[in-house]
Amino acid sequence: MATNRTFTMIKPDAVEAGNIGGILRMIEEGGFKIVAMKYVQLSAQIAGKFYEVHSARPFYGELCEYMSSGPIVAAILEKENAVADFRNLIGATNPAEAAEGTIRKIYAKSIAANAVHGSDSDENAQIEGSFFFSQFERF
Ligand code: IDP
Ligand code: MG
Repeated sequence: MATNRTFTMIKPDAVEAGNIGGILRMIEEGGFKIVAMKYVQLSAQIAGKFYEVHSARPFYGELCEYMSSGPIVAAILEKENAVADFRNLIGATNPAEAAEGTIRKIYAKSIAANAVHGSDSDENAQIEGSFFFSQFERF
C-alpha cells in the first residue's frame, strides 16, 4: 500500500446506530476515495489479533469484546497525506475531547465506542489494510 492510503473501520456502535451512510458521506466529502471496503463481523479472537499492540493496556479485554459485538465496515482510503488528514477528520480518541465537526464529535458514544478507527502511521495503515484485504483483491 502506498503512503497516500490509510485504513479505517466504522465500529459496531456506529453501524448499530445506522450511521454508516453519514460517516461514509463525511469521508467522501473530506476528499477521501474509498478503494476497498467490506462489511464483516470479527470474532473476539480476530479483534484481539488486530489490536495486539494494545494487549498490555487495561482496556484491551473490553476493546476486543466491543469490537466483536456487532458488524463493522472496514475500508482502505486514498488521499494525499491520508493518515494525518484522516486523524484530523475523525478527531480525538475521547469524543469529549474531539474538535467540533469531527466524525467522533458527531457520532461517537464514548472513549471505547468511538465510532471509527483510523491508522496512526503509514506503516500501520499498510499492516492494517493487509489484515482485512488480501493481495488477490483488486485495489
Ligand atoms: P485511537 O483509536 O484514537 O488511535 P488508541 O489509543 O489507539 O486510540 O486506542 C484504540 C481504541 O481503544 C480506541 O479507539 C478506543 O476504541 C479504545 N480505547 C482507547 N482508550 C480507551 C480507554 O481508556 N477505555 C476504553 N477504551 C479505550
Ligand atoms: Mg490507535
